[in-house]
Amino acid sequence: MFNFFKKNKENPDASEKKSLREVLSNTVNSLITNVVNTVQNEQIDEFTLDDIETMLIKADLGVDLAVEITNEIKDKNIKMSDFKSYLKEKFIDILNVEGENKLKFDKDKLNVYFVVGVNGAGKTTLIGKLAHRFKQEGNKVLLVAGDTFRAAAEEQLDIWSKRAGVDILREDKAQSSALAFKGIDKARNENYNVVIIDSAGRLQNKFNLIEELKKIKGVIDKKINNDNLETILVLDGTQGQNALSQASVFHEAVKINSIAITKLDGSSKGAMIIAIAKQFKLPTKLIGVGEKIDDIRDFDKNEFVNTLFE
Ligand SMILES: Nc1nc2c(ncn2[C@@H]2O[C@H](COP(=O)(O)OP(=O)(O)O)[C@@H](O)[C@H]2O)c(=O)[nH]1
Ligand SMILES: [Mg+2]
Repeated sequence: MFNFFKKNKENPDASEKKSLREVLSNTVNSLITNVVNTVQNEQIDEFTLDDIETMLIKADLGVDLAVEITNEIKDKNIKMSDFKSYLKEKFIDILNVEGENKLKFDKDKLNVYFVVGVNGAGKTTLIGKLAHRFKQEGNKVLLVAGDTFRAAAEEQLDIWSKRAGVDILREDKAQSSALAFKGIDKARNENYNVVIIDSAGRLQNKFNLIEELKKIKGVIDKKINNDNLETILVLDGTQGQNALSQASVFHEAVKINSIAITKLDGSSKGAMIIAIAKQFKLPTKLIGVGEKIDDIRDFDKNEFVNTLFE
């Protein structure tokens, strides 16, 4: 009867499922409640427009978009009573241009997921969660320990592979591009259908990092044939606009096609998902909502916006 309150017995790592509303509560405050509360009169005056702009920027929606919104309110003479529905429509419009939000997967193909992002963004954790999910769904999953610079990074991925009950390819002092090569070969030869490749993310040495990621991507592109490839950029959901400058660096280097936002639990900067869609036309496909193995969700734009305006 009280199962709802208990941890999942079969999987002690599982956490109780938080509602999206709970996960996004700080974002709702910063992006909706605070912004909407700045408007006190039916006619929105210049001072209020300034306040709206400030609040939107504070919520990490980005300066360009904040300015665009306040200009539109002025030009279209949006009134207080229409303000919320205007915002909602605006956010949906922006998220709609970014394309398919569903992570590519085809059970008849080899599915390769190349995961990039700066140190600490949450790559390895996301890979562990994804591996668990794919495994639960009956796939044969191989992890490739491509963050070869830090022994601790390989160790961490190893722990996740055991938690998820999937295989891992790791080699001491390997070159990450060579390891990616081997990983895809191994997957083909041994009938894996999911390969997830971890990578390094040291920003201190941006040039080397980018060159290295390009090399890995080059290897993957050559080997992938007609199979599925997702190049996933992992961004820390507590970083807001700071994460956006990372997006351009990585996108230029390896041509990202999906975004994962981690640590949304508790973050007040969920508006960055909208900012990314606007600036890069890149779809967010996954969100991280905690540190546990099942704290991963598919991103659904309608659910996201509806939750913001619930
Ligand atoms: N609260 C929370 N913490 C997370 C989430 N994803 C990752 N983390 C934490 O962020 C830290 C860095 O994660 P890690 O996967 O090592 O990042 P990496 O350096 O990009 O591989 C770890 O302490 C994780 O537990 C998330 O969705 N929510
Ligand atoms: Mg890592």
